[in-house]
Amino acid sequence: MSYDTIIRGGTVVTATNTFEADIAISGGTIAAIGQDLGEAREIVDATGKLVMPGGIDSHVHLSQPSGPGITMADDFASGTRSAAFGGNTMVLPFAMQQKGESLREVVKQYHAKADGHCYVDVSFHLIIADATERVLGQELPALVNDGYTSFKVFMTYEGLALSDMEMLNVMSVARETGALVMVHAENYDAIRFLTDRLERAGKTAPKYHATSRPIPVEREATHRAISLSEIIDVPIMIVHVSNREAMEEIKRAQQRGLKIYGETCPQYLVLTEKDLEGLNMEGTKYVCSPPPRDTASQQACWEGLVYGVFSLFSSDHCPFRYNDPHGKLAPKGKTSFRWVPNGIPGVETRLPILFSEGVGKGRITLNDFVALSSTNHARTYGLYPKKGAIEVGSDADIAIWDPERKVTISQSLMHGGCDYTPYEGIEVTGWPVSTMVRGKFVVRDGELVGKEGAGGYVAREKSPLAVPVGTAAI
Ligand code: DUC
Ligand code: ZN
Ligand code: ZN
Repeated sequence: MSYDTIIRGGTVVTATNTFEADIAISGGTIAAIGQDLGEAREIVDATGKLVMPGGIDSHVHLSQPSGPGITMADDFASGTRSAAFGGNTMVLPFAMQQKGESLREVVKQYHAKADGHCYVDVSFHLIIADATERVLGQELPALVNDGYTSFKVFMTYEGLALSDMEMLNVMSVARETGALVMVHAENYDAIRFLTDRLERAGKTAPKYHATSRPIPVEREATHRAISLSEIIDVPIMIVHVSNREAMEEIKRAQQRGLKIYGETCPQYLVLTEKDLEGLNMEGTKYVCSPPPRDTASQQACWEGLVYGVFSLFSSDHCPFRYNDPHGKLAPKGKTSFRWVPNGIPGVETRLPILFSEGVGKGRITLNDFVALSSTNHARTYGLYPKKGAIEVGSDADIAIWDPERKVTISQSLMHGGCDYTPYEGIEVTGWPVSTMVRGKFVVRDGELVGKEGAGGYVAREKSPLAVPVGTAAI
């Protein structure tokens, strides 16, 4: 029997095991795992390398409308190219509804932006901004059936924030349809109140972005989201958690037996509020929400990862160019932090940071790394075991890592559309050298070999995590 490809001589790492084995691939899926697998059209030598499931970044933003005069730095081509160089084989961006829009139309628009342009596989979460009767009663149930099985709701932002009533209505549809709700937990009124006060006091520099969204803003909304989910008895994922107090709200809920899941991101492990103090407008490079906090919060986020409070480690890649009037240096942003485009790039640096700071520094195991970077994302969002696994029958979505390679993160090494990285100068050990999607290399030994359009759209099953506890009174 001859296979298409055999990856030979590497150390295979999964979410549960580490072992020496070769991997045979045929027709884009894994056909055999073991020793002496026989012939193949191509033999890939992985001696001295780690062979892992490709990263799945389940929280990225690409080509999203971001307000008048503002343009996101990545479209689906540049964002997924950057993802591939960062060791990812799949990303899950958002299809974002704006007020008045039909969700079905929004999904069509995002397909038009993505289809034929991706280097790695993609699937969409929905963002619900307008929880109308039509959306709740017709569009959402039909879209869940069609494989759009997760949606994000915001508790803050003009035009996006849902009231508690609207959150309950969306959660109720999620419960009925078996979808997973992702929650951006920050208190909208508190942010508006603080922002108004800061502006009246002339405190408009980028660093006041962090002052306008202190930890209680996030803790309160996290607590409220958990309470709303408990009332409906629907599992939720609290995304981009930044600090101990929010983490402990989630931990307490989990200890009470609620199905509350958590995600954190690199910015909460290696950046702090101090980064927003950069002179002139340099601080805008770190404006994201929730904002980076302090070293104690970093420690809390590590604890959340180590002890399983957070099952996902995502980038929240949301890139805006720095030196650009359509990005961080937009004219209005210079008048107040309120108008600085909110988000930072990170899809290419997520995994090296977790590998180096986590595995390299002994905080997590290699298997934890695979779980947090890939397998848990696949399980959470209805993709497992097609994705996120090195198993016979799974898609051959594979990242090959050099665990010894030392790299100083620098914008000059990045492959996306942004013009800066907030992680400039961070030294890491361990780097993804090759990325293969469904058996075909996209990046090989650091070179782009895949074609735009090689990545495809993947409809998802319902999340096995989105099953009610069985306690709701309604
Ligand atoms: N939330 C995100 O998830 N990403 C970017 C900005 C935001 O508020
Ligand atoms: Zn968010
Ligand atoms: Zn996000």
